[in-house]
Amino acid sequence: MGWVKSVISKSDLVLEVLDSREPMLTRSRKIENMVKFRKDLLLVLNKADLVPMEVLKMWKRYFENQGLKTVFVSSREHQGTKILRDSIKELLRKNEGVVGVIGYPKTGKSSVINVLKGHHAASTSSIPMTTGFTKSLQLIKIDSRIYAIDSPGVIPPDGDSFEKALRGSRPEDLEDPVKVAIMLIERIMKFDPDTLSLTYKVQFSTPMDLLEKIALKRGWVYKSDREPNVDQASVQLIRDYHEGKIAYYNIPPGFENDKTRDI
Ligand SMILES: Nc1nc2c(ncn2[C@@H]2O[C@H](COP(=O)(O)OP(=O)(O)O)[C@@H](O)[C@H]2O)c(=O)[nH]1
Ligand SMILES: [Mg+2]
Repeated sequence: MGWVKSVISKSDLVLEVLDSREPMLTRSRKIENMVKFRKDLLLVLNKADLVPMEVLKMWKRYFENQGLKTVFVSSREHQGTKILRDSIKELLRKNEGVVGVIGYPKTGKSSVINVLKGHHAASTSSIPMTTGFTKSLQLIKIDSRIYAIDSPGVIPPDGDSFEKALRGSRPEDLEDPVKVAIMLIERIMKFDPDTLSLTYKVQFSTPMDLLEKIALKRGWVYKSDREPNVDQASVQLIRDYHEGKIAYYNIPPGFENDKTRDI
């Protein structure tokens, strides 16, 4: 995590990019504690296109109740980028500075930088890292005098295998992708019972049944017994999740009774 410290020390403001579907699981308290003053931290709930507006607002309230400034954006749909830009300027307190972008893998750090880049696409420069690093940090121009640091690494996914998967660990590196995929399916269905049948265009009864149907639909079978290859289906499902193809949401703690009827 040495490079994270380096990015933070070079930044006037740190954006922590979270997945709007799993804000709690994709935030890193370790990183937040490294950013000493909370005014210098902005939580960016990315992939907001996958979550209902009412739920996004709950999450914003939840974090802001804890004193954490929060915006939600969809870098895919280019939504919320004006608010993000304005919040960056407000927190920098002037129209210049360096913005470090950090987060677990697959939360959308590069995508967020891309939308901020806009027409400044060609301008980059670099600053040397602290001793011990051979690479320098790339500075990407996002406004006339504001630069973003595209981190040379990411926060390594930690926790148990399920948490690691949701924190962007490569699904093909998982020891038991089927176990993780089943847990993910169960979690998704708790709030959004229909989203998976809509995504995969199949009807299913159990998580294993869904994995078998995904495998059969793509013609994936084990060579040994021609049974549906649920390992491959599980890796695919986790990859689809990372790539923002599965819409679902979580309700922040304490907001369960807030759930409005139109979600
Ligand atoms: N649905 C959706 N998917 C997104 C969004 N932003 C990024 N993604 C997808 O999430 C995956 C990871 O994005 P990337 O920017 O590479 O994440 P990074 O690893 O944090 O730099 C990619 O497949 C993106 O297409 C978003 O706002 N909405
Ligand atoms: Mg990236």
